[in-house]
Amino acid sequence: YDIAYDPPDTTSALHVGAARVLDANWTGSSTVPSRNLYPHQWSWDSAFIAIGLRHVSPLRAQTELETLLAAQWADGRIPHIVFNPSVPLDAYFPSPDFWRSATAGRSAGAPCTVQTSGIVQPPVHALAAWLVHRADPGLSRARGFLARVYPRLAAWHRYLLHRRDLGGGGLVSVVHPWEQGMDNSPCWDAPLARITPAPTRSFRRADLDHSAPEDRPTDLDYGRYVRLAADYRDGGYRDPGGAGGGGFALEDPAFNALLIASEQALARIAEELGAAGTARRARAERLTAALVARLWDAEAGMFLCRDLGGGGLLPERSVSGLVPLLLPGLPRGIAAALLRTLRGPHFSLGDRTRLVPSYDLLGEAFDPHRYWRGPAWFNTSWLVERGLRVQGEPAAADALRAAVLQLAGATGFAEYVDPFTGEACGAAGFSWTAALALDLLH
Ligand code: 9YW
Repeated sequence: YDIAYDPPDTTSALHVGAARVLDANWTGSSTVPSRNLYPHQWSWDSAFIAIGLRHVSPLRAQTELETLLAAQWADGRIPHIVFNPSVPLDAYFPSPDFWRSATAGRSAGAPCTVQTSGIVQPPVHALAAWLVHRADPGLSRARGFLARVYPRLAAWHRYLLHRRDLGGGGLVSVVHPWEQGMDNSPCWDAPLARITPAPTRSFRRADLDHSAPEDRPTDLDYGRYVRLAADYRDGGYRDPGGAGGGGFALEDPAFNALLIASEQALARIAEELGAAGTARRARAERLTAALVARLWDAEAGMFLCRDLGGGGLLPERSVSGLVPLLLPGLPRGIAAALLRTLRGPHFSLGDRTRLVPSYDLLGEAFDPHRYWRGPAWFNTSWLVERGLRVQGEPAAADALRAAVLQLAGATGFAEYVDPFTGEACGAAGFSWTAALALDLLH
Protein backbone atom coordinates (compact mmCIF):
# COMPACT_ATOMS: atom_id res chain seq x y z
CA TYR A 1 0.00 0.00 0.00
CA ASP A 2 1.45 3.34 -0.97
CA ILE A 3 -0.68 6.41 -0.59
CA ALA A 4 1.07 8.12 -3.49
CA TYR A 5 -0.39 5.56 -5.92
CA ASP A 6 -3.90 5.57 -4.55
CA PRO A 7 -6.81 7.26 -6.27
CA PRO A 8 -7.35 10.75 -4.86
CA ASP A 9 -10.69 9.88 -3.26
CA THR A 10 -8.94 7.64 -0.69
CA THR A 11 -6.82 10.60 0.30
CA SER A 12 -9.77 12.90 0.57
CA ALA A 13 -11.75 10.31 2.56
CA LEU A 14 -8.90 10.19 5.03
CA HIS A 15 -8.79 13.98 5.14
CA VAL A 16 -12.53 14.19 5.77
CA GLY A 17 -12.40 11.47 8.43
CA ALA A 18 -9.52 13.11 10.28
CA ALA A 19 -11.12 16.55 10.14
CA ARG A 20 -14.33 15.02 11.52
CA VAL A 21 -12.48 13.58 14.53
CA LEU A 22 -10.97 16.99 15.28
CA ASP A 23 -14.39 18.66 14.90
CA ALA A 24 -16.02 16.16 17.23
CA ASN A 25 -13.29 16.68 19.84
CA TRP A 26 -13.31 20.50 19.63
CA THR A 27 -14.80 22.22 22.69
CA GLY A 28 -14.93 25.78 21.35
CA SER A 29 -11.47 26.83 22.55
CA SER A 30 -9.38 23.64 22.48
CA THR A 31 -9.49 19.96 21.54
CA VAL A 32 -9.84 17.00 23.92
CA PRO A 33 -7.54 14.03 23.16
CA SER A 34 -10.52 11.65 23.38
CA ARG A 35 -14.13 12.43 24.34
CA ASN A 36 -14.51 9.64 26.90
CA LEU A 37 -11.04 8.76 28.11
CA TYR A 38 -9.40 12.22 28.23
CA PRO A 39 -12.12 14.90 28.42
CA HIS A 40 -9.87 17.92 29.22
CA GLN A 41 -7.00 19.72 27.45
CA TRP A 42 -3.61 17.98 27.51
CA SER A 43 -0.39 19.88 26.91
CA TRP A 44 1.62 17.89 24.36
CA ASP A 45 -1.57 16.58 22.76
CA SER A 46 -2.54 20.18 22.00
CA ALA A 47 0.81 20.84 20.35
CA PHE A 48 0.42 17.80 18.06
CA ILE A 49 -3.24 18.65 17.47
CA ALA A 50 -2.37 22.21 16.42
CA ILE A 51 0.19 20.85 13.95
CA GLY A 52 -2.59 18.97 12.14
CA LEU A 53 -5.40 21.42 12.74
CA ARG A 54 -3.45 24.15 10.90
CA HIS A 55 -4.33 22.39 7.64
CA VAL A 56 -8.07 22.55 8.39
CA SER A 57 -8.34 25.82 10.32
CA PRO A 58 -5.26 27.93 11.07
CA LEU A 59 -7.43 30.04 13.37
CA ARG A 60 -8.45 27.05 15.49
CA ALA A 61 -4.84 25.86 15.56
CA GLN A 62 -3.71 29.23 16.92
CA THR A 63 -6.57 29.23 19.44
CA GLU A 64 -5.64 25.71 20.62
CA LEU A 65 -2.15 26.92 21.62
CA GLU A 66 -3.41 30.23 23.01
CA THR A 67 -5.89 28.44 25.28
CA LEU A 68 -3.16 26.21 26.65
CA LEU A 69 -0.76 29.13 27.16
CA ALA A 70 -3.46 31.10 28.99
CA ALA A 71 -3.16 28.48 31.76
CA GLN A 72 0.60 28.94 32.13
CA TRP A 73 1.89 29.39 35.68
CA ALA A 74 3.83 32.52 36.72
CA ASP A 75 7.00 30.44 37.13
CA GLY A 76 6.74 29.57 33.41
CA ARG A 77 5.50 25.99 33.60
CA ILE A 78 2.80 24.86 31.17
CA PRO A 79 0.59 22.40 33.08
CA HIS A 80 0.03 18.97 31.58
CA ILE A 81 -3.77 19.26 31.94
CA VAL A 82 -6.06 22.28 31.75
CA PHE A 83 -9.39 21.20 33.22
CA ASN A 84 -12.71 21.88 31.57
CA PRO A 85 -15.00 23.10 34.40
CA SER A 86 -18.12 21.72 32.72
CA VAL A 87 -16.87 18.11 32.85
CA PRO A 88 -18.00 16.19 35.99
CA LEU A 89 -15.23 15.58 38.55
CA ASP A 90 -15.54 11.80 38.36
CA ALA A 91 -15.05 11.68 34.56
CA TYR A 92 -11.25 11.67 34.87
CA PHE A 93 -8.79 10.85 37.63
CA PRO A 94 -6.80 12.68 39.00
CA SER A 95 -9.36 15.51 38.94
CA PRO A 96 -8.85 19.20 39.90
CA ASP A 97 -9.62 18.48 43.56
CA PHE A 98 -6.57 16.20 43.61
CA TRP A 99 -4.14 18.73 42.08
CA ARG A 100 -5.60 21.78 43.93
CA SER A 101 -3.55 24.05 41.66
CA ALA A 102 -4.98 27.37 42.84
CA THR A 103 -4.07 26.68 46.47
CA ALA A 104 -1.19 24.18 46.48
CA GLY A 105 0.39 25.90 43.46
CA ARG A 106 -0.03 29.43 44.73
CA SER A 107 3.64 30.09 45.47
CA ALA A 108 4.62 28.71 42.05
CA GLY A 109 2.14 31.10 40.45
CA ALA A 110 -0.70 28.83 39.36
CA PRO A 111 -3.52 30.80 37.72
CA CYS A 112 -6.68 31.38 39.73
CA THR A 113 -9.03 31.57 36.73
CA VAL A 114 -8.52 27.98 35.54
CA GLN A 115 -7.80 24.70 37.29
CA THR A 116 -4.80 22.73 36.09
CA SER A 117 -2.48 19.89 37.06
CA GLY A 118 0.93 20.87 38.47
CA ILE A 119 3.26 18.70 36.40
CA VAL A 120 4.37 19.27 32.80
CA GLN A 121 4.65 17.38 29.49
CA PRO A 122 7.22 17.39 26.65
CA PRO A 123 7.88 20.87 25.16
CA VAL A 124 6.54 20.45 21.61
CA HIS A 125 4.82 23.86 21.77
CA ALA A 126 7.30 26.25 20.16
CA LEU A 127 7.72 23.82 17.28
CA ALA A 128 3.94 23.70 16.95
CA ALA A 129 3.61 27.50 17.13
CA TRP A 130 6.15 27.94 14.33
CA LEU A 131 4.45 25.34 12.10
CA VAL A 132 1.02 26.87 12.80
CA HIS A 133 2.33 30.32 11.86
CA ARG A 134 3.73 29.01 8.60
CA ALA A 135 0.38 27.54 7.56
CA ASP A 136 -1.11 31.06 7.27
CA PRO A 137 1.44 33.81 7.93
CA GLY A 138 -1.05 36.51 6.92
CA LEU A 139 -3.61 35.50 9.53
CA SER A 140 -0.86 34.95 12.08
CA ARG A 141 0.55 38.47 11.56
CA ALA A 142 -2.89 40.07 11.50
CA ARG A 143 -3.68 38.48 14.88
CA GLY A 144 -0.25 39.12 16.35
CA PHE A 145 -0.07 35.38 17.05
CA LEU A 146 3.71 34.97 17.33
CA ALA A 147 4.20 38.26 19.16
CA ARG A 148 1.71 37.10 21.80
CA VAL A 149 2.93 33.52 22.23
CA TYR A 150 6.67 34.21 22.04
CA PRO A 151 7.16 35.61 25.58
CA ARG A 152 5.15 32.73 27.03
CA LEU A 153 7.10 30.10 25.12
CA ALA A 154 10.36 31.77 26.15
CA ALA A 155 9.26 31.68 29.82
CA TRP A 156 8.34 28.00 29.44
CA HIS A 157 11.80 27.11 28.17
CA ARG A 158 13.36 29.25 30.91
CA TYR A 159 11.42 27.30 33.53
CA LEU A 160 12.65 24.00 32.15
CA LEU A 161 16.27 25.05 31.72
CA HIS A 162 16.61 26.87 35.05
CA ARG A 163 14.31 25.02 37.43
CA ARG A 164 14.51 21.52 36.05
CA ASP A 165 18.22 20.95 35.47
CA LEU A 166 18.20 18.62 38.46
CA GLY A 167 21.24 16.68 37.31
CA GLY A 168 23.34 19.82 36.87
CA GLY A 169 24.58 18.70 33.44
CA GLY A 170 22.51 21.07 31.31
CA LEU A 171 19.60 18.71 30.53
CA VAL A 172 16.01 18.92 31.78
CA SER A 173 14.60 16.30 34.17
CA VAL A 174 11.08 14.94 34.55
CA VAL A 175 9.78 14.27 38.07
CA HIS A 176 6.81 12.04 37.17
CA PRO A 177 6.21 9.38 34.47
CA TRP A 178 3.22 11.42 33.24
CA GLU A 179 5.59 14.31 32.53
CA GLN A 180 7.54 12.33 29.97
CA GLY A 181 4.27 11.28 28.30
CA MET A 182 4.92 7.53 28.11
CA ASP A 183 3.23 6.69 31.40
CA ASN A 184 4.08 3.04 32.01
CA SER A 185 7.23 2.66 29.90
CA PRO A 186 9.45 -0.16 31.22
CA CYS A 187 12.17 2.51 31.53
CA TRP A 188 10.43 3.69 34.70
CA ASP A 189 10.11 0.25 36.32
CA ALA A 190 13.38 0.39 38.27
CA PRO A 191 13.14 4.01 39.45
CA LEU A 192 9.43 3.54 40.27
CA ALA A 193 10.15 0.44 42.34
CA ARG A 194 11.64 2.77 44.98
CA ILE A 195 8.33 4.62 45.41
CA THR A 196 5.86 3.46 48.06
CA PRO A 197 2.51 3.22 46.28
CA ALA A 198 -0.50 5.08 47.63
CA PRO A 199 -3.11 2.53 48.82
CA THR A 200 -5.41 1.45 45.97
CA ARG A 201 -8.50 2.25 48.05
CA SER A 202 -7.37 5.88 48.43
CA PHE A 203 -8.32 6.74 44.83
CA ARG A 204 -10.74 5.68 42.10
CA ARG A 205 -9.47 5.26 38.54
CA ALA A 206 -11.83 6.59 35.88
CA ASP A 207 -9.76 5.32 32.93
CA LEU A 208 -10.95 1.74 33.47
CA ASP A 209 -14.55 2.80 32.75
CA HIS A 210 -13.53 3.62 29.17
CA SER A 211 -10.81 1.14 28.22
CA ALA A 212 -9.60 -2.46 28.39
CA PRO A 213 -7.89 -2.94 31.81
CA GLU A 214 -5.36 -5.40 30.35
CA ASP A 215 -4.12 -2.64 27.99
CA ARG A 216 -3.77 0.01 30.70
CA PRO A 217 -1.21 0.65 33.46
CA THR A 218 -1.81 -1.52 36.54
CA ASP A 219 -3.26 -0.43 39.92
CA LEU A 220 0.24 -0.73 41.38
CA ASP A 221 1.53 1.70 38.70
CA TYR A 222 -1.30 4.08 39.56
CA GLY A 223 -0.54 3.87 43.29
CA ARG A 224 2.97 5.08 42.54
CA TYR A 225 1.80 7.82 40.14
CA VAL A 226 -0.55 9.07 42.83
CA ARG A 227 2.12 9.02 45.55
CA LEU A 228 4.61 10.99 43.41
CA ALA A 229 2.03 13.58 42.32
CA ALA A 230 0.67 14.01 45.87
CA ASP A 231 4.20 14.50 47.27
CA TYR A 232 5.00 17.11 44.62
CA ARG A 233 1.70 18.88 45.36
CA ASP A 234 2.26 18.78 49.10
CA GLY A 235 5.66 20.40 48.56
CA GLY A 236 3.90 23.32 46.86
CA TYR A 237 5.04 22.15 43.40
CA ARG A 238 8.47 23.58 44.25
CA ASP A 239 11.53 22.61 42.19
CA PRO A 240 13.79 20.93 42.92
CA GLY A 241 11.39 18.67 44.75
CA GLY A 242 12.13 15.12 45.70
CA ALA A 243 14.91 14.57 43.14
CA GLY A 244 17.31 11.82 44.08
CA GLY A 245 16.47 11.27 47.72
CA GLY A 246 13.74 8.68 47.34
CA GLY A 247 11.91 10.65 44.63
CA PHE A 248 11.74 10.24 40.89
CA ALA A 249 13.96 12.33 38.62
CA LEU A 250 15.08 11.30 35.16
CA GLU A 251 16.71 12.81 32.10
CA ASP A 252 14.80 11.54 29.10
CA PRO A 253 16.05 11.66 25.48
CA ALA A 254 12.72 12.48 23.78
CA PHE A 255 11.81 15.21 26.27
CA ASN A 256 15.19 16.88 25.78
CA ALA A 257 15.27 16.38 22.00
CA LEU A 258 11.86 18.05 21.74
CA LEU A 259 13.14 20.95 23.83
CA ILE A 260 16.07 21.32 21.41
CA ALA A 261 13.79 21.23 18.35
CA SER A 262 11.53 23.78 20.04
CA GLU A 263 14.49 26.00 20.92
CA GLN A 264 15.40 25.99 17.21
CA ALA A 265 11.80 26.92 16.40
CA LEU A 266 11.96 29.74 18.97
CA ALA A 267 15.04 31.08 17.17
CA ARG A 268 13.01 31.24 13.95
CA ILE A 269 10.09 32.88 15.75
CA ALA A 270 12.44 35.49 17.24
CA GLU A 271 13.83 36.24 13.78
CA GLU A 272 10.35 36.50 12.29
CA LEU A 273 9.62 39.09 14.99
CA GLY A 274 12.75 41.03 14.06
CA ALA A 275 14.96 39.89 16.94
CA ALA A 276 18.13 37.80 16.87
CA GLY A 277 17.96 34.01 17.05
CA THR A 278 21.68 33.41 17.51
CA ALA A 279 21.67 32.88 21.28
CA ARG A 280 18.88 30.32 20.95
CA ARG A 281 20.67 28.45 18.18
CA ALA A 282 23.82 28.36 20.32
CA ARG A 283 21.75 27.02 23.22
CA ALA A 284 20.28 24.31 21.01
CA GLU A 285 23.83 23.29 20.09
CA ARG A 286 24.90 23.17 23.73
CA LEU A 287 21.84 21.11 24.61
CA THR A 288 22.59 18.69 21.78
CA ALA A 289 26.14 18.28 23.10
CA ALA A 290 24.77 17.64 26.61
CA LEU A 291 22.28 15.11 25.24
CA VAL A 292 25.10 13.18 23.58
CA ALA A 293 27.41 13.46 26.58
CA ARG A 294 24.83 12.35 29.14
CA LEU A 295 22.41 10.00 27.36
CA TRP A 296 24.15 8.40 24.36
CA ASP A 297 25.03 4.74 24.79
CA ALA A 298 27.32 3.51 22.02
CA GLU A 299 26.84 -0.13 22.90
CA ALA A 300 23.04 0.07 22.73
CA GLY A 301 23.33 2.22 19.60
CA MET A 302 20.74 4.61 20.98
CA PHE A 303 19.97 7.20 23.63
CA LEU A 304 18.92 5.92 27.07
CA CYS A 305 17.29 7.52 30.13
CA ARG A 306 19.42 8.65 33.03
CA ASP A 307 18.08 7.91 36.51
CA LEU A 308 19.22 10.68 38.86
CA GLY A 309 18.14 8.57 41.81
CA GLY A 310 21.34 6.55 41.52
CA GLY A 311 20.50 4.10 38.73
CA GLY A 312 22.71 5.78 36.10
CA LEU A 313 21.83 5.05 32.48
CA LEU A 314 18.83 2.69 32.43
CA PRO A 315 19.31 -0.31 30.12
CA GLU A 316 15.71 -0.39 28.77
CA ARG A 317 15.33 0.58 25.10
CA SER A 318 12.37 2.85 24.39
CA VAL A 319 11.26 4.73 21.28
CA SER A 320 12.17 7.81 23.31
CA GLY A 321 15.82 7.05 22.57
CA LEU A 322 15.21 7.25 18.81
CA VAL A 323 13.43 10.63 18.83
CA PRO A 324 16.73 12.61 18.74
CA LEU A 325 16.87 11.60 15.03
CA LEU A 326 14.82 14.78 14.71
CA LEU A 327 17.88 16.93 15.39
CA PRO A 328 19.80 18.19 12.36
CA GLY A 329 22.83 18.90 14.57
CA LEU A 330 23.30 15.28 15.65
CA PRO A 331 26.85 13.98 15.00
CA ARG A 332 26.88 11.89 11.81
CA GLY A 333 28.11 8.67 13.42
CA ILE A 334 25.40 8.83 16.05
CA ALA A 335 22.66 9.40 13.47
CA ALA A 336 23.96 6.42 11.47
CA ALA A 337 23.94 4.19 14.57
CA LEU A 338 20.40 5.30 15.45
CA LEU A 339 19.21 4.38 11.94
CA ARG A 340 20.75 0.92 12.31
CA THR A 341 19.03 0.47 15.67
CA LEU A 342 15.68 1.54 14.23
CA ARG A 343 15.95 -1.14 11.53
CA GLY A 344 17.65 -3.76 13.72
CA PRO A 345 15.98 -6.49 15.82
CA HIS A 346 14.92 -4.25 18.73
CA PHE A 347 12.54 -2.08 16.67
CA SER A 348 12.61 -3.81 13.27
CA LEU A 349 11.07 -0.90 11.33
CA GLY A 350 10.22 -1.84 7.76
CA ASP A 351 10.67 -5.52 8.54
CA ARG A 352 8.52 -6.90 11.39
CA THR A 353 6.91 -3.55 12.20
CA ARG A 354 5.43 -0.76 10.06
CA LEU A 355 5.10 1.85 12.82
CA VAL A 356 7.78 2.27 15.47
CA PRO A 357 7.06 0.16 18.60
CA SER A 358 7.16 2.11 21.86
CA TYR A 359 9.51 -0.41 23.45
CA ASP A 360 12.16 -2.99 22.60
CA LEU A 361 10.64 -6.02 20.79
CA LEU A 362 13.25 -8.19 22.53
CA GLY A 363 12.81 -6.58 25.95
CA GLU A 364 11.67 -8.75 28.83
CA ALA A 365 8.79 -6.38 29.60
CA PHE A 366 7.59 -6.19 25.98
CA ASP A 367 3.80 -6.48 25.61
CA PRO A 368 2.25 -5.65 22.21
CA HIS A 369 -0.97 -4.36 23.78
CA ARG A 370 -0.12 -2.69 27.06
CA TYR A 371 0.03 1.06 26.47
CA TRP A 372 3.67 2.28 26.37
CA ARG A 373 5.19 -1.19 26.85
CA GLY A 374 5.24 -2.20 23.19
CA PRO A 375 2.34 -0.83 21.11
CA ALA A 376 3.10 1.64 18.33
CA TRP A 377 1.86 5.23 18.75
CA PHE A 378 1.21 7.73 16.00
CA ASN A 379 2.92 10.74 17.59
CA THR A 380 6.25 8.99 18.04
CA SER A 381 6.06 7.58 14.50
CA TRP A 382 5.38 11.12 13.23
CA LEU A 383 8.50 12.31 15.07
CA VAL A 384 10.61 9.49 13.66
CA GLU A 385 9.20 10.22 10.16
CA ARG A 386 10.48 13.79 10.48
CA GLY A 387 13.74 12.43 11.82
CA LEU A 388 14.22 10.16 8.81
CA ARG A 389 13.76 13.16 6.49
CA VAL A 390 16.18 15.28 8.53
CA GLN A 391 18.77 12.50 8.35
CA GLY A 392 18.46 12.15 4.57
CA GLU A 393 16.40 8.94 4.45
CA PRO A 394 13.44 9.94 2.23
CA ALA A 395 12.52 6.41 1.13
CA ALA A 396 12.25 5.14 4.70
CA ALA A 397 10.35 8.30 5.64
CA ASP A 398 7.91 7.75 2.75
CA ALA A 399 7.27 4.17 3.88
CA LEU A 400 6.63 5.26 7.47
CA ARG A 401 4.38 8.06 6.27
CA ALA A 402 2.35 5.61 4.15
CA ALA A 403 2.02 3.27 7.17
CA VAL A 404 0.84 6.09 9.45
CA LEU A 405 -1.80 7.15 6.92
CA GLN A 406 -3.01 3.65 6.18
CA LEU A 407 -3.23 2.58 9.83
CA ALA A 408 -4.77 5.85 11.01
CA GLY A 409 -7.58 5.39 8.49
CA ALA A 410 -7.98 1.63 8.92
CA THR A 411 -8.22 1.85 12.74
CA GLY A 412 -10.64 4.79 12.92
CA PHE A 413 -7.80 6.99 14.25
CA ALA A 414 -6.95 4.67 17.15
CA GLU A 415 -4.96 5.84 20.16
CA TYR A 416 -2.26 3.19 19.48
CA VAL A 417 -1.87 -0.13 17.63
CA ASP A 418 -0.35 -3.58 17.98
CA PRO A 419 3.07 -3.06 16.38
CA PHE A 420 2.96 -6.37 14.46
CA THR A 421 -0.65 -6.62 13.29
CA GLY A 422 -1.72 -2.97 13.30
CA GLU A 423 -4.79 -3.94 15.34
CA ALA A 424 -6.50 -0.93 16.94
CA CYS A 425 -5.97 -0.47 20.70
CA GLY A 426 -7.16 2.09 23.24
CA ALA A 427 -9.61 4.85 22.36
CA ALA A 428 -10.93 5.42 18.83
CA GLY A 429 -11.27 8.89 17.32
CA PHE A 430 -8.05 9.96 19.05
CA SER A 431 -7.14 13.55 18.28
CA TRP A 432 -3.37 13.46 17.74
CA THR A 433 -3.73 10.41 15.49
CA ALA A 434 -6.16 12.35 13.29
CA ALA A 435 -4.11 15.55 13.43
CA LEU A 436 -0.78 13.96 12.58
CA ALA A 437 -2.33 11.93 9.74
CA LEU A 438 -3.67 15.22 8.38
CA ASP A 439 -0.23 16.74 8.64
CA LEU A 440 1.35 13.89 6.70
CA LEU A 441 -1.32 14.20 4.00
CA HIS A 442 -0.07 17.73 3.25
C1 9YW B 1 -3.31 9.30 31.46
C2 9YW B 1 -3.66 12.28 26.75
C3 9YW B 1 -2.54 11.59 27.51
C4 9YW B 1 -1.22 11.66 26.75
C5 9YW B 1 -0.16 10.77 27.38
C6 9YW B 1 -0.73 9.38 27.54
C7 9YW B 1 -1.99 9.43 28.39
C8 9YW B 1 -2.72 10.34 30.57
O1 9YW B 1 -2.94 10.25 27.73
O2 9YW B 1 -1.69 9.88 29.68
O3 9YW B 1 -4.25 9.62 32.18
O4 9YW B 1 -2.86 8.18 31.44
O5 9YW B 1 0.21 8.51 28.07
O6 9YW B 1 1.02 10.78 26.60
O7 9YW B 1 -0.76 12.97 26.70
O8 9YW B 1 -3.78 11.77 25.47
